[in-house]
Amino acid sequence: MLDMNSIERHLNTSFIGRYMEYHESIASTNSRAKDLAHQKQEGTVIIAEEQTQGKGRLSRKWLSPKGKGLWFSILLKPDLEADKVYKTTLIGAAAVNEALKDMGIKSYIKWPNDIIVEGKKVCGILTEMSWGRDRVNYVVMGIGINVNLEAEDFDDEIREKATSLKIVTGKEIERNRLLASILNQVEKLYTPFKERGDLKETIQICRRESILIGKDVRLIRGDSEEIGKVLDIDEQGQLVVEYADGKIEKVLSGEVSIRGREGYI
Ligand code: BT5
Repeated sequence: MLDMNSIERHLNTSFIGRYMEYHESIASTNSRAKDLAHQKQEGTVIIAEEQTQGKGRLSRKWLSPKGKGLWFSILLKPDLEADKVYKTTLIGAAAVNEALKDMGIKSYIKWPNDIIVEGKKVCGILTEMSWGRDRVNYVVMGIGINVNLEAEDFDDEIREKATSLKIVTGKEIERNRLLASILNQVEKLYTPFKERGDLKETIQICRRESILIGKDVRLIRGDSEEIGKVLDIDEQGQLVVEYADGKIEKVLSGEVSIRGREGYI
């Protein structure tokens, strides 16, 4: 089981994770964080052993079986224009990637919100927000990581495209330590962003660890689908895509899949 004391021992943050709310079972940590957003301080973390209605983007489901993953949400209160919020997802992705690297696990960032290990998805991030006028009231960064799931924990729909840290390393992973390490990384990357809009280190990581740069991709937005090549991730965190007709576009958010690849990525 997750142990709040053990997590705290490994934390070196000043505000991320300094207040944590633990649930054995909950519908969704993101929904709970949104309910608490106005009462709680920035950096509050909601964590659950199990989610019964874990959410992905676009109302998709996120499988969150009991005791086997890290399913948590971080409440953030940046002073941001609503259209910049997509950048906080990149902070989450970079933080998870760095924490895995510290454990000796090689992972890749699939812009904007997935972490890939051995060609399969091990982590997804869902950022939700509330805004008034043109400023953000709060942002909830929800992170789901398949830590100790076995192959049989995945249902047929995602077995081919998902994996867990235990499957790739062959070892049971200590969740308390990993969570603290991610929270430490989030604070490190989020602080310069909050204070002066500085995303330099986050973007550096997203670029260096990107699985998309240089690849031919299918870009899906709503009902439309376009094929292009990913040239870069720019200093704003946007994906730079070149289409067959030579047109270059900077994309803020969306769904990308690598062309000609089997399965998920
Ligand atoms: C995501 O959406 O990847 C965002 C997932 C965010 C989950 C966290 S857990 C804590 C917090 N509370 C919540 O309720 N949510 C957040 P998206 O890119 O739309 O991917 C969703 C798709 O991934 C699904 O349609 C499935 O195909 C697949 N999927 C579902 N569960 C998975 C899992 N455990 N591992 C890998 N893939 C999964």
